[in-house]
Amino acid sequence: MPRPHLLMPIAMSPKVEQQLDELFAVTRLWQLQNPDQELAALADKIEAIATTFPYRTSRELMAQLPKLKIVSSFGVGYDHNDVPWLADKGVILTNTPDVLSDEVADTTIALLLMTIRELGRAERYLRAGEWEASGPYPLSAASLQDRSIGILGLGRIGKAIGTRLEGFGRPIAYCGRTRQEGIAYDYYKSVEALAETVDTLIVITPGGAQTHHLINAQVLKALGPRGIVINVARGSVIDQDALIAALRDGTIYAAGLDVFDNEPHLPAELLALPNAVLLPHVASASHYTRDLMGQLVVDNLKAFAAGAPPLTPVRETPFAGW
Ligand code: NAP
Ligand code: 8YV
Repeated sequence: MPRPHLLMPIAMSPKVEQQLDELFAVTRLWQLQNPDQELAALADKIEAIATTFPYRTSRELMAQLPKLKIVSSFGVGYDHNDVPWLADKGVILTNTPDVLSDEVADTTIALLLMTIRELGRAERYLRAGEWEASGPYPLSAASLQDRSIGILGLGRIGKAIGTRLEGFGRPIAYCGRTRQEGIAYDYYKSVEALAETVDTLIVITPGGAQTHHLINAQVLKALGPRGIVINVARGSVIDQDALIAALRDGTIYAAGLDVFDNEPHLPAELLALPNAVLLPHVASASHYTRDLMGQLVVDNLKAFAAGAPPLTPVRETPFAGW
């Protein structure tokens, strides 16, 4: 039986590529010598795309594929995909939820503690020989022990972060568009109201138009001079220029960031700030977790190839048959 055709616009992990090669006739876009002509010759055969953050498959390219039925995307966040176009055309988009929640929550707690207790700077101090030469690293001005924490986006990962934070015994509140049943944390409908109440804000919403610059200059002002912002969501959720200004002039105290505008390019102003802890988008980046995510990319496509329902279609493209 002929294998269905799949387009891979960008390289995936070897484990994913190997499995997809067994199931599909795979066209690797980056390997085509004459992409326009070669793609045109295959266009009416391709039924599936496998892709990964932050690659955005263009509307123009997908519009050439009349039989496209599924886009299987690596990552729980799927804002890099053209969701309105896919929903309009009835193409199923799948993501990789749940399997990464614990890893991302673990990294968030690490980033929180690194930021509050200056652990990255303390390690650089030791490696530079300063401990031996100048004595102990200065006491950190901040501590988690007298802080209250707000979670913006109490979804799968937000809840896993909350569970871990409960162990620290600090007050926790959250903000989302809707109050959730059975949650003991205080609820705030507006992020500004949450920022007025807490001094530590963890951002873990989806990216995209709906959350664009939810954290702006006004919210940072509300958070105040003790304020610490941790962003593991998407760079787009925070107004990055406003954040740099707030870190520079003391409007807030510090920030821990795993995600940025225009990754991997960071402005020199941000790189120069001593009160910003900067990680290169590594919240889910262990072999253990990335393998689970990759397997979910494969399993969604495997389901399609077998005529079965996809495992994890996103809310905007519900499954109603292939
Ligand atoms: P999820 O389960 O869908 O949770 C998202 C939460 O955000 C929900 O509680 C939702 O609550 C809230 N939310 C959505 N829109 C909002 C808005 N406009 N204002 C306030 N709250 C809003 O998603 P998840 O699995 O936890 O993942 C969350 C995001 O984390 C991903 O989309 C991705 O962008 C990011 N992420 C980053 C990394 C990394 O490597 N740094 C790794 C994994 C995930 P309501 O619906 O009630 O508003
Ligand atoms: C990945 C992420 O780093 O799942 C997400 O939304 O941002 C991360 O887990 C990303 O998909 C890049 O591979």
